[in-house]
Amino acid sequence: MSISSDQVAAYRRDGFTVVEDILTADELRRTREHIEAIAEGRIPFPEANLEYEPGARDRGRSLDTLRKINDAAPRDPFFLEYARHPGILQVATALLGPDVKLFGDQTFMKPPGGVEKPYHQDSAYFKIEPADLVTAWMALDDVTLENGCLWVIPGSHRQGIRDHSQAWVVGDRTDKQVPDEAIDLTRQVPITLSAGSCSFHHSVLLHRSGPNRTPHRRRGLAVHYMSARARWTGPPEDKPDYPLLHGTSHPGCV
Ligand SMILES: O=C(O)CCC(=O)C(=O)O
Repeated sequence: MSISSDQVAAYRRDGFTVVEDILTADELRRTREHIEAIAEGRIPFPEANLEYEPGARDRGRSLDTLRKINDAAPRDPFFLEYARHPGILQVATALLGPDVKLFGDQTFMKPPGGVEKPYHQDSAYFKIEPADLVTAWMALDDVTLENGCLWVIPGSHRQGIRDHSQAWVVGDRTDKQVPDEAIDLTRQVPITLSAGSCSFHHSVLLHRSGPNRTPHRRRGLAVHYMSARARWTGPPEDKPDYPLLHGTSHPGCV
């Protein structure tokens, strides 16, 4: 899997680029099956790392109730192996340089009726500097305008971290978002993808995902790759031990 100089230039200018058909049909099938087995409780998975659609937790864990699977790679070797996928890692190293660690992963389940996620920047949540991270967002189903594709504000990754002071209430949890009035919706563009294709976005890029208004699932597996030269800025005692995926570690860095 190679990425062209035009794609790298688009990433630097716009904050995102798309690489089509990274996963083979077999890889796609195995990834979906594994996630389905977690959602259906056939593979043990800690409840603390699962999020449910608003009001759905009482209906139990299933493909129709789960909203997210958080940070699966440290808990399930399947996801760590997925993060090492040569085609994805090759793009990540083209964008970040050769020394790359795994920051985290999130599987967005977006079942029929799944809620939107409002505008935010991934780096508003990530305690590392510089904000040299790229999110590889892999479509596990065809992703359309109707079923909740990502929308982005091109170039916003060059304007720093925004205020995230508006509360976003999702079920029994309150999260944060960039205030609605701070977003110029005339600039937003959608990223639609066929299953097995992947968008790569900079962690400072403003983005959101829409609600799923279809009777079909819209699953996406996002892996956050970071430069191994980045430093942890949270409390020292909380410093995670991020696995090196490519190249070499750097002393004093995360
Ligand atoms: O719904 C999605 O697929 C993406 C949501 C998102 O960008 C996020 O939670 O960081």
